[in-house]
Amino acid sequence: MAPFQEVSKQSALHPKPAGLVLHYGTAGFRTNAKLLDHIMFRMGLLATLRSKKTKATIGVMVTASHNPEEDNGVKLVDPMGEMVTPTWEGYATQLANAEQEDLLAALKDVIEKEAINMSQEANVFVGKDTRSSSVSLSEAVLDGVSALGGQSKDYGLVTTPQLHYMICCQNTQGKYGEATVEGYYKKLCQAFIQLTKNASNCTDDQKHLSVDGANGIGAIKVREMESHLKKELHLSLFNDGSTGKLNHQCGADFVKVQQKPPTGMKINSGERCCSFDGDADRIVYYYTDSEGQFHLLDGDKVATLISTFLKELLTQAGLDMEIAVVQTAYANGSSTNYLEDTMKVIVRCTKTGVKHLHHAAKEFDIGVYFEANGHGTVLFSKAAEEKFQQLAEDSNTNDERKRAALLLQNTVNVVNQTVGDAISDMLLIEAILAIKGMTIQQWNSIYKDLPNRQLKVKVSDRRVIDTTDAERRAVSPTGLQEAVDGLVKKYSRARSFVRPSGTEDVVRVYAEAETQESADDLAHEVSLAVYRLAGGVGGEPKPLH
Ligand code: NG1
Ligand code: ZN
Repeated sequence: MAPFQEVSKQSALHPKPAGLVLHYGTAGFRTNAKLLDHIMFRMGLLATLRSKKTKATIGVMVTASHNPEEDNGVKLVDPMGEMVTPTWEGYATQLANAEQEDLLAALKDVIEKEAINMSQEANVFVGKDTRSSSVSLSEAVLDGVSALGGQSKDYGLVTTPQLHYMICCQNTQGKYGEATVEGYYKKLCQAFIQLTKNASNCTDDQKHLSVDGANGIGAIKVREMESHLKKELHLSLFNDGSTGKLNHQCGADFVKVQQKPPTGMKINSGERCCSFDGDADRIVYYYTDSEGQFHLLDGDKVATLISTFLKELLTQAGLDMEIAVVQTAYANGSSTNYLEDTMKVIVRCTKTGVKHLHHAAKEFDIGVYFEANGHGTVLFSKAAEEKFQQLAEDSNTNDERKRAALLLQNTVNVVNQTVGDAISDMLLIEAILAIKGMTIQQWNSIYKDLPNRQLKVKVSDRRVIDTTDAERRAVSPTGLQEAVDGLVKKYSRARSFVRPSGTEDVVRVYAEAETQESADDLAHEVSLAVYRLAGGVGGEPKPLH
């Protein structure tokens, strides 16, 4: 059969290093870029099969997000802009690990299991981040697509959420928007301008935001977008990639984990700042006060701001809808308490990884989901969107209800519902602050975070740790959870959990407590328990103080 001959021929140009085993993890494949050429080719093949199976356009994004420049990665995007299903993640791992001589058999296995009609046409959209390795790696993806006779469109440099957006536009025949980068800017910026039209007394100070682009793709895209904002938002861009290294001492992950500002950014006290990650699907906000103290507003604070705004609009519109916030175990305990007890919104906790949050958020009329690290978005049910529209067009509606309905409609349009999106989230947050006339300090004081600490422990095989209850409890190895429970009891308002990372070869430890010192001590003690009970390697974890 001709297509398979082409696969054999092409795959010889993208050989797999014998014995190398990689897994499709929380965010696809991710490791040192030198190990990924064959993975990219094979993901091109798999995306083509997925396209034939779903009779829709599939996306392949080449990026390693917040990882260092030397790494790279790849993930597939399903027809509605969502992550691929677990079964196909399994196929991805199978295909990636087939030795060179077994590749055709592995491919045919997927075709057979999924009963794929090979004469069905296939379409694949490909995007890449700014890593130097992304150039040849995305070409390897395109080779994979053409080897199976699929059509491809190379979007070149785009943010991860932009590629997700393109896929959704394409597969909804333009109903979601126009499948071009220009179309994306137009849709989001028009909605932003409509939203902020209502913020009549917005000063120039309020319109100013400093952005840390993590020396990545987000910086390029913010520059491209600026003219569409018609000066309604003044952005000062730092870490734009012209001199600094991608994600190095900057970006959302650095700021969140280190709890300090990025290097390369001029920060005036009290001013609103934000950081994107390397592929612009995460955002965190922060400021330093007049005493030089740093204040972080992470994904939990973002979720609180957005859900409060939406809940108020629903009340003003007189709409009775179910609104929920979806978080993970990493959400700060104070945010969960505030949302449940004060805001009275439904809160759900899922396993780490956006696909879990996304899935849970779909259950509600409005599902606001955010990971503490700043990855998140809002999902609106079809019924909710239709109600907003009916109300906005209803001539019998009073002015207050109509205004709220229009704001809800424009909120829907500024949001990228396919996946967390730093640019879209930034526009929504900026619009909310402008409409509410709220400063970043006021936003920060909605609730006070519990001090917390995240650490990593190296173990010989992180899979010895198995978890349950949305990863909040370890069921193996024996004695680990009991040890964590015992340590948590020593501290006031404390909580801690451990789980194996899906993107790095480490076990993550999270602890929060009444004081920073307690959170640091607890995190260290739990790290020691992991080290001792789960096969730690290298030196014992050292105390933080
Ligand atoms: P892992 O490495 O599985 O903890 C990290 C983040 C996730 C998610 C993925 C994908 C934390 C604690 N974990 O996963 O939330 O964003 O990366 O990028 O932030
Ligand atoms: Zn990212």
